[in-house]
Amino acid sequence: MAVYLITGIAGFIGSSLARAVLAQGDQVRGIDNFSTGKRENLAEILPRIDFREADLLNLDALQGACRGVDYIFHEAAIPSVPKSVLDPLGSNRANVDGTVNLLVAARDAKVRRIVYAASSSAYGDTPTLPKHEGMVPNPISPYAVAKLTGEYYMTSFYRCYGLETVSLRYFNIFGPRQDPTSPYSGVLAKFITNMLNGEQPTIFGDGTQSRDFTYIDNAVDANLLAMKAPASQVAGQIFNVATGKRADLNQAFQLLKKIIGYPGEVKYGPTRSGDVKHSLADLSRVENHLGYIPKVDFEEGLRRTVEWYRGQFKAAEA
Ligand code: UD2
Repeated sequence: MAVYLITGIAGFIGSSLARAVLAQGDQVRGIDNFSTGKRENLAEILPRIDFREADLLNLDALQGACRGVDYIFHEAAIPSVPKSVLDPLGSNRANVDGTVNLLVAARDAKVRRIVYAASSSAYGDTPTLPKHEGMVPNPISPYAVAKLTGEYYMTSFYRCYGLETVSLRYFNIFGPRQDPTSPYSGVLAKFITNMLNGEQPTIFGDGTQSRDFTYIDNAVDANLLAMKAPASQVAGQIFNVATGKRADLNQAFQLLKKIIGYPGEVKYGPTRSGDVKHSLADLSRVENHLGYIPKVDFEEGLRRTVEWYRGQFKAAEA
């Protein structure tokens, strides 16, 4: 039985990975400082994991957390473009300093591999679509710069110390347990909960901006594959994790209107500073090196997500 450490385990992606690792019969240790994660996300699995409330800026806590660990999924982050525009120092501390601390602790504890939650925001507004990993990054927001810096540190720790690292550039992951309540929440979590509550969602800009929206199960698959792939195929490298298809926000709203049966319309507000216009992934590299193929498409992912939030609302009413 291998021991996995998941940082940001109380977050949307970390808590999904925890369930997947437990399901494959391995041992899970997790850390979170609850800055964006929630204890509820761990609910029924809490008794089965070794949970430690800790901040990535606390190197002593990380050294303790890495002791005896084989593999790390590094999901902890402050994941928001607009939040980073308001607070670039906070973004840098959590996303860069925190990542370097974890790498140092992982190196010293002789962890076998670390898979890092990188971001599609690294591509910024490069005009070419789809975006492939060989392109020169062009980050716009402080968040994008911080996430890209994390990738460089991953590769550096592989080159300098032989710590096996893999960076997965997530393209707008969505699904159950994504927090809809913060002004910085992902657009689909906000839209779905607005519409289920009979409230009107807001599109920032004209809604023609597009994203390669990726259902959580696809991201979980990619992480498990990245952890298992031979080092010669993945160590020190970067891969897109996406579906290879995109939808603009007007289309996403129309699809949700149909799935939810929402009678209202969307309203439009000012474009958000730091926003990328279009995002779409080329998947050939991740297919070739990891054998990753997205299994759940956008519409099916939306259906499952709506179903989950509906269940949450019913449980809250009961
Ligand atoms: C970026 C990354 C994504 C991930 C994420 C973490 C890109 C292309 N994607 O997502 O991979 O790292 O950051 O936070 O860089 N919007 C509205 N109404 C709302 C909320 C958002 O119209 O109520 C718009 C927003 O202006 C943007 C789009 O929806 O154009 C997506 O926004 P988001 O915050 O869900 O994700 P994004 O693309 O910043």
